[in-house]
Amino acid sequence: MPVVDASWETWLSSNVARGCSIDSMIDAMVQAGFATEAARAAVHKAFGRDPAEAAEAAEAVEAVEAAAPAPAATEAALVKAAPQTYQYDESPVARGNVIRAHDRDVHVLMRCERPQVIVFADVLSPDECNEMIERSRHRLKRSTTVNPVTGKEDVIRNRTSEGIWYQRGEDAFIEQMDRRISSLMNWPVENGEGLQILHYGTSGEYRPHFDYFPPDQAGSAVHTAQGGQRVATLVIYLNDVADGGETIFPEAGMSVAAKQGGAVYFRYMNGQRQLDPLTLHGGAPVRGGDKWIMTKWMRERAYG
Ligand code: PD2
Ligand code: ZN
Repeated sequence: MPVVDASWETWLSSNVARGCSIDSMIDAMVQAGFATEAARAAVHKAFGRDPAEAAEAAEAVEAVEAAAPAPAATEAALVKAAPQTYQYDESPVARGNVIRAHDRDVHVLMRCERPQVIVFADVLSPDECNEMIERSRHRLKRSTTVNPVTGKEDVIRNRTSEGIWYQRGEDAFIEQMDRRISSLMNWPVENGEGLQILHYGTSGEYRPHFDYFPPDQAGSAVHTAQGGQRVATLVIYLNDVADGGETIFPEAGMSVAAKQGGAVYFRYMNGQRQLDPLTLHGGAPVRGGDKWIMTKWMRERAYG
């Protein structure tokens, strides 16, 4: 049976810092061969609870659980529970080459399992893309990024674009887009942030970043207070970009070209609330022409 040595202490404290749930951590330790009461006590201690309280909690659990022997510590279980190892559980997006998304058939061009990325064609028709651009063109404001310390929105150099937000369901057309995207992502429409339109001129870019709010940064709490963590993104390309402007995934060595009506989906939070660092991504510099995108971010819970 394993013991809570220095590497487990590190695992415990880093998972607390990353915002993992108590139950998911206990499950991971039990899978790695710890007895349930030992796992409970260690996790409660890591969350800063009084050890006596933790011991009481462990006793209470013992009383209700059948006295089943703890599973043997297999190598596979240890690997599974290893610190920072993101578990790729099943994506919510439907299987198949064509997905019926609310009112439209959407074609799958490419799927990647690690990180979970899917490239689609025809999420929007050319007319719908042009309508979104024309609605937005005169209402753009310089884009911001989240300050990791304060959680406030800052205009900074690594995001050279202008944007506008639409409230969820703000009119019939936006509601149709929200519903189609929710159906494609297979995630509740209520969990979605409002659609964001972004415009990059020539040389505009968005340097590599995570769309999730890093749990170890103080400013993230401001954003996760409502709706919880972001779980997945859909970036839809509203025009063909003459040169450059790909969505890049530098850790995965992958890039997606901007093609009108197409989209890239990526998922970074699994069912255990782990976050996938391989989803680091950015918008490469636009080398010719301009670039318009529409973005949907989905949260763990209802948003707004
Ligand atoms: O413009 C893009 O391709 C892009 C890439 C990555 C946009 C975003 N992220 C974003 O708005 O988060
Ligand atoms: Zn992004």
